[in-house]
Amino acid sequence: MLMSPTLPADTGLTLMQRLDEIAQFSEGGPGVTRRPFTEEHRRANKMITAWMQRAGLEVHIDAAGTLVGRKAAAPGAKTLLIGSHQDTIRQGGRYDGIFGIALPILVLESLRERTLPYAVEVLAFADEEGVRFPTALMGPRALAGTFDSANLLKTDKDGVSLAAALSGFGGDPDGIAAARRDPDDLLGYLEMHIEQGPVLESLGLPVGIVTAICGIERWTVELTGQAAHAGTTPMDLRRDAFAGAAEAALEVESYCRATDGLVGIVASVSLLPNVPNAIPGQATFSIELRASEDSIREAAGAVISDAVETISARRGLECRLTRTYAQNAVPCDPGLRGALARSLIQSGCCPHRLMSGATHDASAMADLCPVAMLFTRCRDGLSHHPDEAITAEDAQASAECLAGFLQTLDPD
Ligand code: HGY
Ligand code: MN
Ligand code: MN
Repeated sequence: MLMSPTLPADTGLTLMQRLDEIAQFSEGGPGVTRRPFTEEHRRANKMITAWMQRAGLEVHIDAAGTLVGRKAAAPGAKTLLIGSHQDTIRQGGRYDGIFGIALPILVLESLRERTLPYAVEVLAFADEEGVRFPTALMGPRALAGTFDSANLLKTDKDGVSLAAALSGFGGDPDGIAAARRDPDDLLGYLEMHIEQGPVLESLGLPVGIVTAICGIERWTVELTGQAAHAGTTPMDLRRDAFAGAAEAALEVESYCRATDGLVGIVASVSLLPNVPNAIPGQATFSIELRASEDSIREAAGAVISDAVETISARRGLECRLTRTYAQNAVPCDPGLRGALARSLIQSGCCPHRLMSGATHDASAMADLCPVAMLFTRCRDGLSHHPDEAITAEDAQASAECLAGFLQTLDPD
C-alpha cells in the first residue's frame, strides 16, 4: 500500500483508539447501546466536537440534531458532505456508524493546513437505526427536504415525542424545513462504513466501493385467535395465533430463499398472553424485505402479504397487516465511485465493487445529491453485534483512500 504524503502511518491505530474511547458512551450491557438525544449521545457529541475542533473544523448542531464540522474553502466553492450516524442498535458494535464520523475527522486533521478547492462538512447524524423512535433518518431527510414533520409527534416507549427529545438536545423542530440544502451547492455525499457482511473478508480485501444500496420495506402483522387453556382445549378447536405466525415466518423464508436478489426476515415477535400454559391469542410480528431491485421487493411484498392473509383465514385468525416503511434502492454515483477507485488504485488497493444489503444515511441523502460509499472489511462479516470488529490496518487503508480521494476530487 503506497502511503499518502499527508497521512501519518499510525492514523489507523489512532482511529481505533478513538472508537474505543467513544464506545464507553453506552447505556450499559454487552456491546454499545447509544440512542439519539440521550445522555450517551450528548457525551459522544462532546467528544466528536473536540475531534472536529482539533481538525480545525467549525462546529455547530443543526435543527435536526446533526452535529456538523465544516472545513471552509474559498467563497463560492462547492461543498462535499461526508458523514454517518452516531447511534447504534441495542447492544450493537463499536464501528457501525461512528466509524464514518471519526475517520473523516481524523483525515481532515492531517489536512488541516491544506486548503482544498471545495469545502467539506462532516455530518454526525443522530438517528439512523430507528431504535428509540418508530422513525429514522431525520438528519439526512432534513438536509434533503424530504422529512415528514408528522414524525415529530412519534414517541418513544416512555412517551417522549421526537420533537421534545430534539428540542431538549439543542435542535429546533420548527427549523427543520429551513435546514434543506441546495443541491447546486454540493459536490455529493460520501459515507465510509463497515461492510457488515462477509464479502470483503472472503476476497481478502480491506475495502470495497459500493455500487448500490438495497431497498427495504417493513410490515407489522397482528394475528388474533383465541387465548385458551393449553391442556383442556382439543387441538382441532384451537385458534393459535403463534402457530399462524410461525407458518407465516416459514412462508417468508421459503419465498425469499426461492427468489434471487431478495432477503427477508420475520422478527420482533410479541405474544399474548405469552405464558407456557395458555394458547397464544395474539401474535404481533414484523416482516422485513430487502432487495437491490425495487420491483423484486414490491412483488415479494404483495405475494407474502396475500400468503399471510390466506394462512390466517385458514386458521380462523383475524389478520391486520400494515406496511409501516418503504425505502427504494439507491444507485451510487458513477463519478464519485470513479474518484474512489482512482484513489484506491493509487494507494495500491483493489477497487472491488459490491452491493450494500444494509441501508444507510446515504439512502436518504440520495434524494439531495449524488452519493457514494466505501466499505471496510469487518471480521466474520459480523455487525449489529457486540463482537463487531475491524483491524487498524484496514482502518489505515480506508483513511489512505479517503485522503487520496479528498486531494484528487475534481470540484468542477
Ligand atoms: O438496517 C439496516 O440496514 C441499517 O443498519 N439500519
Ligand atoms: Mn446499523
Ligand atoms: Mn450503519
